[in-house]
Amino acid sequence: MPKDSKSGLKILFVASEAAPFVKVGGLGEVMSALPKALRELGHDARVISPKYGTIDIEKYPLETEVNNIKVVSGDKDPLGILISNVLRYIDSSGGVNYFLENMEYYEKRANVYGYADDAVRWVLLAKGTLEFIRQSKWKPDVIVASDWQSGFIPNLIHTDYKDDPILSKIPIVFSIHNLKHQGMFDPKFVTEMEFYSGQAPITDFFDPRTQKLNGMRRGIMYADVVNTVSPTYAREILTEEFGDGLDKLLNERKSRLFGILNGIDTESLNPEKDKDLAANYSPKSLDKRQENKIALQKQFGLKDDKDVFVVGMVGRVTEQKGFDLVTQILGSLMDNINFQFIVLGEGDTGYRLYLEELKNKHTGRIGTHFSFDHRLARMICGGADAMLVPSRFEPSGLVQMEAMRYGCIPIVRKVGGLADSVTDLSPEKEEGTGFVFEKYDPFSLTIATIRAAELYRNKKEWEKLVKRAMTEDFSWAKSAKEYVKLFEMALRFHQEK
Ligand code: NHF
Repeated sequence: MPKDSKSGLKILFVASEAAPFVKVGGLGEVMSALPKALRELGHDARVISPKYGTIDIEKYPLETEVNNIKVVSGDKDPLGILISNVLRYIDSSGGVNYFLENMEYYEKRANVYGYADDAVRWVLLAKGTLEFIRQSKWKPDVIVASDWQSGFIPNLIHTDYKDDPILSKIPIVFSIHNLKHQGMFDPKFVTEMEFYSGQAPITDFFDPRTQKLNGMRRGIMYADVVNTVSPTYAREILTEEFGDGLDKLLNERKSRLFGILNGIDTESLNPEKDKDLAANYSPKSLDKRQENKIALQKQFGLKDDKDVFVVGMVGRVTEQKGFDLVTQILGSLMDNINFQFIVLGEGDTGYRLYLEELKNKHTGRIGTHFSFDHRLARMICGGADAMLVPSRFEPSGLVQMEAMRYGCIPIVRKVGGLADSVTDLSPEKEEGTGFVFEKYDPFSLTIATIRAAELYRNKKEWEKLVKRAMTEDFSWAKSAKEYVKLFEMALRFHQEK
């Protein structure tokens, strides 16, 4: 049973990805940094995710935790049983990660996402995890399920397992990292799928309707507490504009909905120690950053120029990240301002082709790398002057915080976590950590970029801005304490039921 926080809570995170084992996006990153920060506060935070075939078992040797977990595929077919095992990895600081093993659904697949039976794979993760908890000696005081892939956990606990003496006692926090992804369909057409409103029982693994289950809706409906990754996004998703068809449900659950801004791992992201930088530096030795700019220009085939304004963009090359705006203005900015532009990240072919074309037109001024790479991301943060994040929506966003930590000034849209982490520059008041614009339109983005390029010409003012950005505290410690309060609240709500 739950303990008070002095003796530490036992917390189990369930997610489809967890760094450093498998990371596709920000969720994977959070699944490493947040449990670590909670452990540093004295809690026993563990993570369970699938044992994908791509996990490097040479680097992370796995041991068996529980063998032969039987997962029933559905009610109608009592013989449809899938066998899974749970493996464990304990890191050097004692942090425990669990992995649900299944040959057919995880081991044999090269990628984390993108299969026609993804929903089945996540229902298996939910059922396998719950069966594991029943058999394991270690029982969590609270479970944190993240995004649609683990939304089936709160659902099952409150339906199929509602009379289970162990599972029915465990409160569930459901964390929304991105509301847009709700299942294997476009949320725009969700009204066409009334049947899958979330009330119907979870269908058998082999029933085609399973592929239409809305894991996000179910997670929000059944969790004791729902949270998302920034206070502003928590408010935005209550509106039709950002609610992706779930705003009504979220409004019904408003008293249980909270927003906690993500943090970053300030230990591994440290310009004073980062081995992948050409030169290490601190706010006191900003001159050294120039060496990183030169190294970055070499890496991306740009013209050597320590004085030119360099702007980076790191993240998925998609509409969410604002690439439709960027591609509308980049050509004219290139013609009118002397700057260099670098893009890093995988994504949509249309944008990629456009950027490649422009790159050929402006030789030595545009650099691209269309797949994600940690080292290059940090090289951009450590060598570029500004980081563009003009997202259409942004639950939290991590790159703007990482950029600030490295003295790379964010140019962001005032939305979601970007609004909560970057303040607009006011040179008169000597305040602000970046350039913030409100409207999602090419004109507003152009103005913000020009403001940044203009200020860059004033070295003294620019340096003051860089120092302010670098000394902002985005470590997880603060957010982790807020998570503990959230867990305590979930425990109370669950007991009151
Ligand atoms: O930072 C991790 C990430 C967020 O804004 C990001 C997103 C997905 O879209 O919480 O999840």
